Amino acid sequence: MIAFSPSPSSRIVSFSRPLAFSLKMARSALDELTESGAFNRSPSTFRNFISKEKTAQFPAESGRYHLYISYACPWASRCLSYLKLKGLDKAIGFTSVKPIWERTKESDEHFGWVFPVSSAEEPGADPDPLNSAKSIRALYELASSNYSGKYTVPVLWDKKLKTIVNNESAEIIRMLNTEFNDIAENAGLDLYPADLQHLIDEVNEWVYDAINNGVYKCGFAKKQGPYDEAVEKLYQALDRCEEILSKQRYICGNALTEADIRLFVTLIRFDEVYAVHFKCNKRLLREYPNLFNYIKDIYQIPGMSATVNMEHIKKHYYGSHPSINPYGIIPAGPNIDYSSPHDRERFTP
Ligand SMILES: N[C@@H](CCC(=O)N[C@@H](CS)C(=O)NCC(=O)O)C(=O)O
Repeated sequence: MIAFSPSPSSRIVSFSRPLAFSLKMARSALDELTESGAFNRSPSTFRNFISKEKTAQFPAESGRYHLYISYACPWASRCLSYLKLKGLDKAIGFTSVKPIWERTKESDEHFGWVFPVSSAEEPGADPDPLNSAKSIRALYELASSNYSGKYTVPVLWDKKLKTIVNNESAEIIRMLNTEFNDIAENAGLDLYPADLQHLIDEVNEWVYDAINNGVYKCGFAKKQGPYDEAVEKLYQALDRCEEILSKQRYICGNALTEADIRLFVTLIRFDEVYAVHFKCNKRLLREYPNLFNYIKDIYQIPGMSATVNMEHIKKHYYGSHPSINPYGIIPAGPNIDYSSPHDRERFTP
């Protein structure tokens, strides 16, 4: 059976229009605020697993699945990183949407991810090659007629059953790590090895809360209190990373793991976007010697730089949240060169 659980925080919004009516309203991250003005991310809803077992409902097969991403999105970029690192980008195709949210339908006010009409429209973004969908929303509507959550990327799509397998990056990367090893070009790379799983889970937990999601909590806070709390937690966690990375090459030791990829996708966006757009400006990452060199180190792993499209990243954040940046102006700097030399090899045995 295909697992689908409606988002607990979906809701009905009423509009006062000439003919008053109620409409099941499409939602976005900008709606996810509590009474206290704090940002509260709702859980993903398609939670099926691809399995290496041939008889599974979603068996790992070359050419069967497609990953819809936005280059702008850190969560989607985790998954794209795995396609590159595991050597799965031939077995699993991927398509990026355009970076700036647009109206997804004439009939309501929802803004979200849309595909370009042609590949020439926005370098890096392509039309949907499978369903000719106009938007990510349209894919969710193809997969489920009663979906009422957010229309998020990443979306792992099954071409055979024409549905969404999973839209939670934390789970997608686990499948990509283990289930496709019969077809992965780099099957030997295990980013979640048994002996480190406990430590990786522990690091993921505080990194997610204070850093990955923490920057959003800073940026989307609508009151001073929740912002102050989020920013304090964020910088405590960054200091903790700096301290760990002063003693070892990666966040869980001297081998690259899942925890590094999950941390990297936020760090690479930090000075270019979060510092300004999400008001994470207490200290810039290029002022932390270990963190800054660590970002360059991960960026320079073969395949990783292809997952970072800074043009899309900047266009998206500065252009898609009018409540934070009403005129959509994209700041000019700082244009950091992450391909410049780093000092992390000092930890190599
Ligand atoms: N839990 C999801 C979160 C994905 C997510 O929040 N994606 C954002 C882009 S960075 C999105 O698509 N937002 C659409 C919206 O808020 O309407 C995951 O990690 O896969």
